[in-house]
Formats: sequence, structure tokens, C-alpha cells
Amino acid sequence: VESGTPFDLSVCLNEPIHRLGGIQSYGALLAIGADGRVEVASSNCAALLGVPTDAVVGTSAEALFGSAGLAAVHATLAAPTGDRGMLALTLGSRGFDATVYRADGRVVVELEPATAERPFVFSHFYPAVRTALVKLQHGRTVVDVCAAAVAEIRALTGYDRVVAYRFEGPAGPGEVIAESVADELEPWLGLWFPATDIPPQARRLYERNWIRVIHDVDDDTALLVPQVLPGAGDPLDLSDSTLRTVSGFHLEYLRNIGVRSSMSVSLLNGGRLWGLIACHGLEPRRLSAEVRAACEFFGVTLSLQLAALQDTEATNARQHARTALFSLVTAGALLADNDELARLIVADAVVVRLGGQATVSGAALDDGALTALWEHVPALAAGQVWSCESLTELDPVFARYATGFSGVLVLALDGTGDLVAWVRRERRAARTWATDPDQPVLLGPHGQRLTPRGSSAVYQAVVRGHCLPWTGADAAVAEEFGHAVRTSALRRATELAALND
Ligand code: BLA
Repeated sequence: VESGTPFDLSVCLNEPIHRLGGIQSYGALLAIGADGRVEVASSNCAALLGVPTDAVVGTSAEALFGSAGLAAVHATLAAPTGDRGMLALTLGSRGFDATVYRADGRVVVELEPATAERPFVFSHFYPAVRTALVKLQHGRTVVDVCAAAVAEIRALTGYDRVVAYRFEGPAGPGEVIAESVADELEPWLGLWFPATDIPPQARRLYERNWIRVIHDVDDDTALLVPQVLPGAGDPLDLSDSTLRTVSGFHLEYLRNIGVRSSMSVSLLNGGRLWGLIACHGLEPRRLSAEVRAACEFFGVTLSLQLAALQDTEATNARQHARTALFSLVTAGALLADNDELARLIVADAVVVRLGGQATVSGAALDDGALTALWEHVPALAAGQVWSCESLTELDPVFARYATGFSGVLVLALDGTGDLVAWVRRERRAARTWATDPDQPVLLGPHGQRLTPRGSSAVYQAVVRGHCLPWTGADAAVAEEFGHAVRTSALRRATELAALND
């Protein structure tokens, strides 16, 4: 293939990364069927367990683990600790940290040689994690807390670079918002990375489990034997695996940025992935089961704290809105003062539409643009909010209007089309990208290679046609305002009724 040619990204989108039929070779995997026999085993059993894979497949699990060991596996599976459990197991004279979960109707046991002489005990690591978590409590903003978190995770794990990476929207690109990095590496703070760096099926997988470790990008994958499940067309589902082998595309990516090992921890709010803590090592790095469990625990706690901060920011915005609303309410005319409305939610123009009649204040708006806008606002119930950050992306027709605005946040006052619309102009946001966002992947001189990236090759690109994003707080304020309008309309109606009595 010619170098510099674009790469077909649909290949990435369709890759079944949870069923690649192999694991990282530092551990072994066994899948036990309903009859208690091993149906699938990784190809490295001889090296890790001292029994060749061919002899393991078909053997009864009880023969391998002993009846006490097998009972411990089932007890761990039955414990209400989430989708996967951990325990210490011995095979012959070898000690292992085991991870157990269910997949495709089998019981899966993953075995990693115990790193220390002692078995896995979370409490060994607990004091360090506790100290680290306490340090997070002083952060007042999401960025502050992330800055403390990356420093603590780097100290706990020893990776060379640890970043907090925040997505813009669930399928969007992302920005490095905090970083702790070794002196000899170039800083990435503030860099943007294209959305295609983390495809949607990977994002979904990362909502399901909190942590993933790649111990060596040059590892020889241990294949599953047999490759496809008996009676099925696909390899075993490794969604819950800790040893899961990794997409070749991602390994290529890591090699291109000079990374030998990685770990990432999900940042979730309400079950949705909004960011990652991503760690890079310049050398292969195996995390012991207990350090991994500590990082997972750290990620859960960090996510909760960040979610609480995000909620606090929304609550503060609501409080601020209440104060602004109070002055509107006491002035007696909620919908009469558009300037005050534009202070409630930052906007370039505010449109109040009552009985089909629109009053615009602030920046001038084309009549044609307004007509097009009304056609695009979906049907909303009273009090409901709808917003859009790029009307030209919604419909290219919006590019026609010279007084062009990019985004709108609409509050429905009733179900009949009365509404308030806050309108924002385009914000030409200059971003520093780690690669050309319009051509995120090129085939390099050595055939199929993802392009290297980093701050030495930054790319300035201006994002066009979008307004300053509407935040959850903006929506909360609009809802609050809608509530006030309805309450005061109700009060006025009651007063009128009383007068008429
Ligand atoms: C996975 N891509 C990932 C992961 C990260 C990134 C963090 C999670 C796996 C891990 O922990 O290493 C990307 N890493 C980043 C980014 C930063 C970082 C943006 O440090 C910035 C600070 N990747 C591509 C292209 C494809 C691709 C073009 O660039 C598709 C061809 C695929 N990335 C890809 C896949 C995965 C991935 C398939 C999932 C890997 C897996 O979990 O199996």
C-alpha cells in the first residue's frame, strides 16, 4: 500500500474486540462447561500451569483445582461482589491470583502467577489507596481533582505518563485535562485527540468494566484452544476478562507513540463513560492483582467524587438561577425582559415566542433562519428543554443565513409552541490536536501503520460551526425558569378567578 493514503476506519468500527480468541501470555485461562470439564484453555498452560493445554482441555476442573479449590471458585462466583471475583488458588505447588466470572454459559477462571509470596489481599494496598484518596478531597473542581488523581495513580503504579482524558460527548474527541509525566517525556496537557482513537465498541466495553491493563505491546498472544466455542461460531466472550488480548490497531498506536505498556481506568457518571485515566509505560509492566484491584477501587471512588462535583456545579448554577429568577419574578413580568433572560443563560440573543409571535432581543436574527429553526425544534411537552450546538450539522440549510447562529437551547412553555429560545453564535475554537482531526489515520512508510503523534507534531485546527457547548447547568436553569413561568401563570390564573368570583 502506498504511504500517506487514508485508512478505512470502518475496519476498526467492526472489529469484535471482546472476541479476539486470545489472552495476554502472562496468565492462563480456562473455561469450564456445565459438566465440570474444561472446554477451552489458553495455549500457554504448559508454561504457566505445568500441564500441557491438550491435557487440560477435557479434564475435570475438580482434578485440576481439587474439590476445595473448585468450591472456592463457586463461592467467589456466588458472592455479590459484581461481575467478577478474585481469589487465591494453587495448582500443584504453584500459587495463582485467580479472577473468575461467567461468560457464554461457562465459568471462566483466569490464573496469574502470584507476584509475591503472599496471596492476594486487598488490605495490603489499602493504606496507600486511602492516603491517595484523602488527597483528592481538597479539589474543588473536576480539573483540580483529576490533577491530584493522576499524580497519585502515577505514584501508586510507577507508569511514566498518567493523564486524565475527557471526551467531548459520548462519541466525540477528547482533551488531556490533567497530566503527571516523567521529565524526559514531552507534555500532552491541553492536547486534543480525534474521536477515532477510541472506537465505540471499546467505549461500550469500558462502561462495563473499570480497568484494563496491557502488560507488553510486543507480547505473543496465547491463543484459546479450541479457537471457537464448541457449538458456536465465535471465540469465547472476553468482555469481563482481565487478560483479554488487545486489538492490533491499538497495539500499533501504542508502539507509534513509543509506549510498551498501558493501563486505563474508566471515568463514569451515571453509568456513562465521560473520560479515562490513561497510563503509559516505556517498559513492559505487569500490575499485580492487588495493585489492579486498588486502581479499580480508586477509579470507582474517583468517578463518584467527580460525579458529585459535577452535581455540585449544576446545583450552584440552579441556585444562581433562582436568584436571577427571583429578581425577574419580583419585577412582575417574567417574559418581558429579554436582557435579563440573556443573563440567566449566557446567549447572544433571546427569542420569546408566544402565540406564534416572536420577539427577538440581543443580536439580530434572520426571519428565514427563525422559520427554519421552528421547523427543526422537535415536539416538546411543557417545561421540556431541547438544545443543539451545531445547527448547520443538523441541517446545512442554516449555513445560508448571514446573521448565522450556531446553537440554540429551547424551553417549551406549554405544549402548543410557546417557547423561549436562547441563541448562541459560532465559537471558533482553536484547538491543539495531536494529529490532523480530518485525517486521523494514514498508512505510513512501513505499510499499515497508524501515524505517530505527540506534541512535537501538533496540529492547529479550528472547530467551525459550533457554539459554546450548552452545559447540564444551562438546561437546569432553563427548566427552573420554565417552572417559575408555569407557577406564576397558575398564580395569575388563580388571582383572576378570585377576582371574578
Ligand atoms: C483503545 N485507545 C484505546 C484506549 C485508549 C486509547 C486510552 C484504551 C486502551 C488502553 O488502556 O490502552 C487512546 N490513549 C488514547 C488517547 C490518549 C491515550 C486518545 O493516552 C490520549 C491521551 N485506535 C486508533 C484507530 C483505531 C484505534 C485509528 O487510533 C482503529 C483502527 C482502535 N483503540 C482502538 C481499539 C481500542 C483502543 C480497537 C480497544 C483496545 C482494547 O481494549 O482491546
